[in-house]
Amino acid sequence: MSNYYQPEVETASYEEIRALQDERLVKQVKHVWENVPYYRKKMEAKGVTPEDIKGVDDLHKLPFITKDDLREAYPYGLLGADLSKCVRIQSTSGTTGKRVVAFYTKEDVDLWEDCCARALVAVGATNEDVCQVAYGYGLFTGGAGLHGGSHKVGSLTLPMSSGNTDRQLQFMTDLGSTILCCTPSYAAYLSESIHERGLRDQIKLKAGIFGAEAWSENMRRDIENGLGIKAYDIYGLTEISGPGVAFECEEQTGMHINEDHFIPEIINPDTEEVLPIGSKGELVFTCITKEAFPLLRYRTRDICVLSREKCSCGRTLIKMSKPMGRSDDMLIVKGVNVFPSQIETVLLEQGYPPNYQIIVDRVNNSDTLEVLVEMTPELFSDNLGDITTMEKELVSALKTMLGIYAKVKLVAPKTIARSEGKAVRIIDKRKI
Ligand code: DLL
Repeated sequence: MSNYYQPEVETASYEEIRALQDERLVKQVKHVWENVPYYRKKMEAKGVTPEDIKGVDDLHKLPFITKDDLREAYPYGLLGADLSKCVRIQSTSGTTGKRVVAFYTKEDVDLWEDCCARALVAVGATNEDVCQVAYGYGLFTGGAGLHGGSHKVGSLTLPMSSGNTDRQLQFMTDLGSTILCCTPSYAAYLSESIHERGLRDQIKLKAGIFGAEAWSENMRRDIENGLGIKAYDIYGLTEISGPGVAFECEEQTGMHINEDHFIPEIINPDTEEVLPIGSKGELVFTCITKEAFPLLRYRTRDICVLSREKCSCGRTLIKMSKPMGRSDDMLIVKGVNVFPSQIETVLLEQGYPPNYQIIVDRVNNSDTLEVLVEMTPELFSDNLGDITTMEKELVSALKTMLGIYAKVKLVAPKTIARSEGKAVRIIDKRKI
């Protein structure tokens, strides 16, 4: 009944973590300089050599890596290890442009799985648990990462992958799954399906690890109530390894970053200036232990805030807030910044389910914003005569949140397609 992975580093003092980061960063910069000509050229262009980097204080001297660099260097240009040492690739979905392919040596896979094991331990997983992994398996990192972490913890691992909801529910009830790993939108869908089928009494879930997309606190509450569990957030990205870069503990006030592997910074996305801890800005990561895909100062595009406030769980690892949306997910409508998460917050606060779609278009040279919102069966049957009033109320609440007018259309239950992975919320017709 012992937790598998709870190394000292999670509760080490700031000075201890900093010393570890200094040492690893110096080694990593040398590794990259010697093995990644693409990045070496970027360093040379900035007049920086490995000798200039003596520790974390010198991090700002290094050049950034952006998604454009990854595309330019695709597929092998940022490889930091001999191909014969690489044992795995994972990849992003590549919906906007070329796919990003990340490489792993055996050691890289091992450390990634350790990070996921930490996340599982933080939600209470032990070798007594049955862990249902309903993230997609394959090129997406969700399935592979949590699967490996669950093995390390010693939980019985159900490699379900995403989709096939009937089978998910059958295994969940027959095998008594206690931990569920999937995207929050799929968790909401599973919860909805459990209630429809009257299975609520037959599930034994106690915790869920949900990430890979933005989700609001209200959505967390809905999932927790629907499934009778505690719902934890987990963050990561393919470029930096996958899930487990950061994870939530029982305090649920942000995610602890595994900073013995990934050094975070917050920058102003426009000026690239490094901002002090506590400021809101773009999250940047430097990988200090990865060998095959050792990205330094990678700009994630995720907007968040870092915090070193003491955590009641005892972990000292720095925390990141929930990403408030990606800077490239942010819509600019009539010159105003609109994050889908703001719209979701309004809908859930007003008692609507998290099934919605945002449609942006341009008519007569002016942007239009429309939100399709699905009603619950109860709202639908109880308020048929009142739809216009309900729509008006939502228009007003959205105006208060966003500062601009959004047309609202309430639609019947089950009209908006459900997601088994990351939900597709935005249709921007201006780009079509
Ligand atoms: O989504 C890795 C992952 C898998 C994380 C399973 C958590 C659980 P990518 O497909 O490369 O990797 O997408 C990475 O997803 O830059 C964020 O914008 C977003 N994202 C990931 N986790 C969260 C989260 C995986 N907890 C991109 N909250 C990231 C909000 C998240 N956004």
